[in-house]
Amino acid sequence: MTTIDTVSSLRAAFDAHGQAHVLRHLDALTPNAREAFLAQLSDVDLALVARLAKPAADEKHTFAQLAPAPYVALGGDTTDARGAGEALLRAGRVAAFTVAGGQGTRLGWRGPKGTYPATCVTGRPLFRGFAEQIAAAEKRYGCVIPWYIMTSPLNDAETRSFFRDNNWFGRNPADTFLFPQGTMPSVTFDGKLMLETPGSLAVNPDGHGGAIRALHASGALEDMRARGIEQMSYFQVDNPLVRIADPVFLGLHAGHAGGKDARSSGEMSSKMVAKRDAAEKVGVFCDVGGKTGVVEYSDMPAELTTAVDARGMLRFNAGSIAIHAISVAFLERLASGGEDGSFALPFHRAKKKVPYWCDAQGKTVEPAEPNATKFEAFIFDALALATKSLVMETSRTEEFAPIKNASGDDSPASSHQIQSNRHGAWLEKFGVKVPRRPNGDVDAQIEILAETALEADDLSDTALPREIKPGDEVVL
Ligand code: UD2
Repeated sequence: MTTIDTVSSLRAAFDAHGQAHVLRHLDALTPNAREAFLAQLSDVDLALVARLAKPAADEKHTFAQLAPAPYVALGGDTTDARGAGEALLRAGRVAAFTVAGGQGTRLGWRGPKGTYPATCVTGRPLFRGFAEQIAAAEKRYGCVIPWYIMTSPLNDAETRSFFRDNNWFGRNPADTFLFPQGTMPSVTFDGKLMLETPGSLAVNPDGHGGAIRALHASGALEDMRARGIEQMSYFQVDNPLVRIADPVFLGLHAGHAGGKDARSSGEMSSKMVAKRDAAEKVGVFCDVGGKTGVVEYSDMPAELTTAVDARGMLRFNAGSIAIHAISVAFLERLASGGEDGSFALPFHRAKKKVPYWCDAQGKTVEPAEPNATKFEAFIFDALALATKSLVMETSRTEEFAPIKNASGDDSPASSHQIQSNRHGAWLEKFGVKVPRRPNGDVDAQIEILAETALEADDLSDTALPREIKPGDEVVL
């Protein structure tokens, strides 16, 4: 039970920060609701909120110092890197890590994004596709790849039920570790905390950068250490084509042929694709004062986003597909730097529509326009804290088909097309006739399951059709 003393000290603290208005319904709450609300209030770092709500006048990005980041281009010899990555996988040193705590508001799917039916023929949910890919890699390398999944308090219970209802997709539940990230309160444009209901604050997940704190607080980092995991394959829940256990990337990142790759510290590396066009909503790898970092698309000034070089190519073309290899040692270092509550990563501000409790209407109101500032930390800000950081180019068709919007770019329809394009190209490699439209897109729906092939060359021993006809739906 919360004591009267606790309540009065909370009141005093909120009052001192000009936030006492959020306690106005406290006395009308049921005892349980009151307890839960007081627990939520005690978790709020009022000083941090006050600091974030009022950006310092000199807090500006110094874009003049930006240059395109160097990267390892496609097409080089990857034999040594592959060997090193495979050795890491075989030794059971690699874990998978999915960030799945986002709210997925743009897609309009009622449920955690990972439950979305994503594949082009069988409609496999994202989580199932990842589980099958991990299982296929475990079989290939004779290892266990523990899978860590970051949820948020808003979708944790639903995500857990989904795994339970699907019998953990055949995985050993002991090797599948779900944990919620933290939240941050949203504030009005004049820095006031907001109620979502009379007994709860309006909060949002604290960004995928919250992973550092959550990996630490949940015991996931400790679990990795106990299992002898050295590297973590980080990916977002929205990309069904991510290659979770990519030996070439892991090998380049962690060092190969007996020695470290001079371009990598083995701490944090990233994958990029050439941007589709200037307007594509991806972060861009930049050299920021001698360090590789990502500048988020919304922060990049238009003149830099659209700048072209002498060949007419986008100058800043290294689009982040939010795939990283991160070492456990680096995560531990970051997690130990969390004195100020940010775990070493800064918070970014975004103006968003945040539902709020309206006393006059006696209900939660969905605003039509942005009404609040949300604070989120981004994992890619950790790049600046790595000693050195490698960026590897990959093919968009091979690895990037995100599902973010209900229609248009980065939608289920565009993802299905890219999935079919990838699998069509794999089949063509083995002489299968695949129908293509004048723009080069495959004119059929082709899904190749992870157990059949993790990459094109795995099809060499598979019985393949001779020809696929326009409009066919094929599952292999
Ligand atoms: C992200 C990147 C962008 C680009 C693009 C590639 C950010 C801020 N931007 O854009 O630079 O690389 O992806 O696809 O990441 N998530 C959490 N917790 C949170 C917030 C997000 O787990 O508090 C997860 C979310 O579930 C998803 C991922 O992070 O898996 C991306 O989140 P997003 O949809 O906010 O980022 P997006 O698509 O604008």
